[in-house]
Amino acid sequence: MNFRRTFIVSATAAIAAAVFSVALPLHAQTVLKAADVHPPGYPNVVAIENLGKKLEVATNGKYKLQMYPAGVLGSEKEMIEQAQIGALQIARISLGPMGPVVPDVNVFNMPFVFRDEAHMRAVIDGPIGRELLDKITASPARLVALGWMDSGSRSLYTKKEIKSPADLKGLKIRVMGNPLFVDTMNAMGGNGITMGHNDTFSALQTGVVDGAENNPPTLFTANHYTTGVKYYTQTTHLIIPEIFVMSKVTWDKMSKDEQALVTKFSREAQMEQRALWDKSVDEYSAKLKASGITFVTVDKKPFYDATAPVRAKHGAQYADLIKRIEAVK
Ligand code: BDP
Repeated sequence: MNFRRTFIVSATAAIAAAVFSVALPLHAQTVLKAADVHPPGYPNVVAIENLGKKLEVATNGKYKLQMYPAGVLGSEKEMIEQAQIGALQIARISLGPMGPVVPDVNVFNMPFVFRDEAHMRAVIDGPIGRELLDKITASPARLVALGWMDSGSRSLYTKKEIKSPADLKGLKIRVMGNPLFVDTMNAMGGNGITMGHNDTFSALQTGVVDGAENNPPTLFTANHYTTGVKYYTQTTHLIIPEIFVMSKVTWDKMSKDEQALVTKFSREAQMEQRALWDKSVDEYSAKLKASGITFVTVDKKPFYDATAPVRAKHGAQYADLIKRIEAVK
């Protein structure tokens, strides 16, 4: 081997070594796919990304989280299905579409089950919140419930002003995929139409539905406010927390120590999201108002009364639990 060839061979080896030492961590890396229907920067997306960063550091790069935001992996129903078979590792979803999969969670999906958002937080942070997460994990759904997130209150947005249930007559209102929400919207006076979050924008725009219901950050970030809706009527009929779940396939492959890290960082994500959430509600409410959306204060009692049959029908099986929820201060 002449000098020139020796030089080229060893230089190539050195470059290869340098490249591989950068590209390859000490051990094989496992990518955790996480999904959310919300866009980058939304509080839930940020909190899950930060959970992933902490896990990556704590496991010396063994795990790396890859976020798929803005519904690129499909609707929440599809995300749940992907997590169940292990095609998705972390799904951040509303508790709404979890109801048909784990019926026990529907107790939180009932209209006016919480007095206000502070009451909801006290419940999810306490023993009842823990019990419900454990019920999801123990169910046959093949999901491990990691934590809760805040989603504020859901209120109606429409082109026409709504002052009472009578004003909803004949209006098609998009609701999340769960028969409980169809019953709720019908009881409130409208016609509940289910569809995924990502289909709602065009449904509003083309007039397939006359309105929808959600919190201010979603009304803004999903651009629903640009479809001609004018009034945001503060019914606050649903105060539904969100959850994030891990595929049981993934969870079972982790060591006990790794599971403990995920549990710890999940609790931190729950608290981090909450702080980000409060800021985003203020920020997006202001942006909506500046964009010409009128926030309407409405007497909630007629809506509460109208939905009593829904609580009677769907809540009978949770009567004891509902008493415990009511007792939480
Ligand atoms: C938002 C929730 C999101 C739901 C969406 C919906 O954050 O998880 O998918 O509502 O209405 O508030 O579908």
